Amino acid sequence: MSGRRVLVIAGTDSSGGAGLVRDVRTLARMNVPVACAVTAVTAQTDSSVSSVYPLPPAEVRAQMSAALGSGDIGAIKIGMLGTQAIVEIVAEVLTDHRGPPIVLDPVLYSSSGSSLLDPAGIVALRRLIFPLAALLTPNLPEAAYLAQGGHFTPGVASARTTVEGWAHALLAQGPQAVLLKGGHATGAAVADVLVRPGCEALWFSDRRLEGQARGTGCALAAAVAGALARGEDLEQACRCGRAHVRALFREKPASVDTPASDTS
Ligand code: PXL
Repeated sequence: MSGRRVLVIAGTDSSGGAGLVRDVRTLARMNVPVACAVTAVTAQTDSSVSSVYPLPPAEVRAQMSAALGSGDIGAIKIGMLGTQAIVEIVAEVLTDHRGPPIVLDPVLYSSSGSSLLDPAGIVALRRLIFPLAALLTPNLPEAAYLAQGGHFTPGVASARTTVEGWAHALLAQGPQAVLLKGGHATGAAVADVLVRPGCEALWFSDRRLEGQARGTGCALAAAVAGALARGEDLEQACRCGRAHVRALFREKPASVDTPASDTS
């Protein structure tokens, strides 16, 4: 592997489905080298979170400074931040090291519904990190909450005008672009929308794939950051992110059968 690295700032998920493990697996698939700053350690299964241990902010700062001091970071992906104190330290370090594009996945809850960012952290995320982001990648429930303080109702929100309205409301909060992911809606297609100032909204739509996958938001944002680190433009990078989510749905667990030729 060579080239510029992606700095992943995220929490760990002990089940391996989401968080930092998913980010690193996605970037490894792309052959993009990684640096990381762990924000929190979580203990979880696919259906529940049993413990969240945020790291001391000074440890997060030390990891970020070590990576950013290397001068070879081509993009930054931010996932779970956990607490207001971590949001503040991350914002401070990023403000001191402007340059690499930042892809911000605004992680509020785990797929099983546990809080992964405290309420004061949500306020700080909006105020301090949204304005630093090249791209914000909320899903529909996150967008409904962050755009209008409301809850997402499946079906109702799938109207394109509503979704575009939320995306523009989020754009007005400071990021340079918003990719609003439509996977939580119902229907035969999954449609995401990219909004940027002064451009027509750009819709990406694909047939909905069967089944369940965890860590799709992590994979998408990590792949977008990987593509940006390789020098792709934002639209290409979003297409790359979507392709990695689809690959996750198609992924089958590795077979544990002993190969026929293995007689040992
Ligand atoms: O998918 C969001 C996410 C991000 N980071 C961590 C998580 C999850 C979801 O469970 O556990 C650590």
